[in-house]
Formats: sequence, C-alpha cells, structure tokens
Amino acid sequence: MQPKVHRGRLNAEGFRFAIVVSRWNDFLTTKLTDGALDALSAFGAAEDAVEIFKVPGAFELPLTSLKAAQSGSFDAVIALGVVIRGETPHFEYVAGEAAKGITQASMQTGVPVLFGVVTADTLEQAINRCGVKAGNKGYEAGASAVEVVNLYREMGGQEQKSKDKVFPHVV
Ligand code: INI
Repeated sequence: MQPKVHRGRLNAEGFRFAIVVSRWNDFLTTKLTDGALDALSAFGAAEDAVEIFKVPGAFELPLTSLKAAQSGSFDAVIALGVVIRGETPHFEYVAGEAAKGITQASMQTGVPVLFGVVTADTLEQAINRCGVKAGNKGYEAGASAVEVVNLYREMGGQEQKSKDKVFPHVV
C-alpha cells in the first residue's frame, strides 16, 4: 500500500494571522509573541499580514479568539498565554477553560485556532518553554498555524478567510 500522504507546507505567503495574547505573565507572553512572529516571518508572512490582540489573561483567550476567527479577516488565530500552577489556586479553571474555549472557537468557526498556552507547574518550567531550554511554544504555535492553513487549503475544507489575500495559493 502506498497511501497518499498530505502534509501542510510551511509557506505563509498570502495568508493572514491573528495573534491573541494575554498580558498576565507579560514578561513571558512577550517572548511567546516574539516566537510566533519569528515563525510567521521565517515562513514568508507579509509584514502587514499579522495583527495582535491583547487580553488581560488566559481566561479571555477563547472569546477573543472566537471573535477574531469569526471576523473573516484571518486564516488562522494563534492564542498565546502562560498559566503557572504555583501562582493560582484556580489554575485548573483558567488553564482548563482556556484549552476548552480555544478548541471550541476553532470547531465553531472552522478557522484553526492554535493553542500556544504554556501550562506549567513552576515559573522555571514556564520560562523554559518561552524560549529558554524547552523551545518556544509561541514559535511552535506559529509554525503549526502555517502548516495547518496549508493542509486545510489542500483538503479543500477551508474557505479563504482573509479578505485581502494577494497571492492565490496553489498546492
Ligand atoms: N491568567 C493567566 O493568563 N495566567 C495565570 O497564571 C493566571 N493566574 O495565575 O490566575 C491568570 N489569571 C487571570 C485570568 O486569566 C483572567 O484574566 C481573570 O480571572 C479575569 O477574567
């Protein structure tokens, strides 16, 4: 058997992206934003193809991501945040609702909403996932956004979302 394998290309040209990022743990979420922007720019996103929406905390990521996805202006939404267990007795609620709501935003709209939320037990673990020892979850989410918009375009299941798309993407 030689099944046809589909995998999204890492080409961001012509696609538009929203980054929704929480200000809670700002010194870390800015690193996630830098990482996501690095990925989008490395894979060819245009300077004006990315917009950033800032929210107070990770709990606000789902609805803001849903609104960005519903706007019809973006091919993918990248949700970024940092929730640290040691800092909050309601870690489970904040992290759980963020994860659940981000998934819902995606499923409800058909627009990919990437989960770039670091959930960590300690500050050290969180720092390591924001560009130190364990990669940068923002970069990963940005690269994953590029990959899936290409995959969905190939699958034909995703309409062109961005209004001012310049280059028609041909697979
Ligand atoms: N928000 C976060 O993004 N990370 C956290 O670690 C966090 N803690 O520790 O509580 C946090 N709380 C705020 C929450 O996301 C909402 O902004 C707030 O509850 C208002 O709705």
